[in-house]
Amino acid sequence: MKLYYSDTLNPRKACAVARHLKLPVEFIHVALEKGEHRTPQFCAMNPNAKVPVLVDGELVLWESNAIMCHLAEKAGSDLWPRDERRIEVLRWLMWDATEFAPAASTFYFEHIIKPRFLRSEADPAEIARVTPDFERYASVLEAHLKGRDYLVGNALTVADFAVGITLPYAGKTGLPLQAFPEIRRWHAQLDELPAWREPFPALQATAAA
Ligand SMILES: N[C@@H](CCC(=O)N[C@@H](CS)C(=O)NCC(=O)O)C(=O)O
Repeated sequence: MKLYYSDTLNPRKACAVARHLKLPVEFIHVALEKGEHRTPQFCAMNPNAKVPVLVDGELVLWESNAIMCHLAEKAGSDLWPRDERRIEVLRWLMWDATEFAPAASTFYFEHIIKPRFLRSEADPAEIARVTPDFERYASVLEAHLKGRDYLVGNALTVADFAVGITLPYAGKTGLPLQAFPEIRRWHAQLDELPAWREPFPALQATAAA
C-alpha cells in the first residue's frame, strides 16, 4: 500500500492510523508548497488535488476518513468496529466533517496553513466568525466525553482519530479549550499513543507544522 501524504491536518489522521496499526504502508510525501498535488499524475489519483490518497492494489482511495476505515478493516482492527458501534462511529465522522471540523480546522488554516503555504497571516475576523461555532460544537463534545475515555464504547476508534485531529495544534492555533476540561483530558489520553504524537515518518526531517 502507498499512502500519499503531507505533514498537515487531514493526512495526519491516515498516517496516525497506519502507524498505530503497524501496517506495511509506504509513505510518499507530497510537497504542497511545490504544487506536487496539482500535477496531472496526482490529479489522476485524486481529482480534488488533495492529500491524503491511499493506493492499495487496484483501489485508489481519497478522503482521510474513508482511508482510516479501509486501513482498520484491512488490519481486522476494531478501530472500525464490525458491530452496532459502526453506526456510532459513522455518526461522529459525519458530525466532525460537517459541524466540528469546519470550525476547528479554520483555526488551523488561519494560523498554520496561511503563514506556511500562502505567505499571509491569520485573519482575526475569520477566527471571530468561527469561534461561536467552535464553542457550540465543542460543548457537545465536552458533554459527550464526561465519564468516557473514548467517543464510542470503551475503546479507541477512527472517530477519536478524526474528531481529535485539530487538538495537537491547539497551542499553535489558539483553539479556545479553556472551558472544555473533558476535551483536554481526552486529548491528553490520545497523546499517550506514539502514533498520535508522531504520525509522520519524515516529521523531524521536514519540520512539520
Ligand atoms: N476532505 C479531505 C480534505 C483533504 C485536504 O483538505 N487536504 C489538504 C491538506 S490538509 C490539501 O491537500 N490541500 C491542498 C489544497 O487544498 O490545495 C480529506 O479529509 O481527506
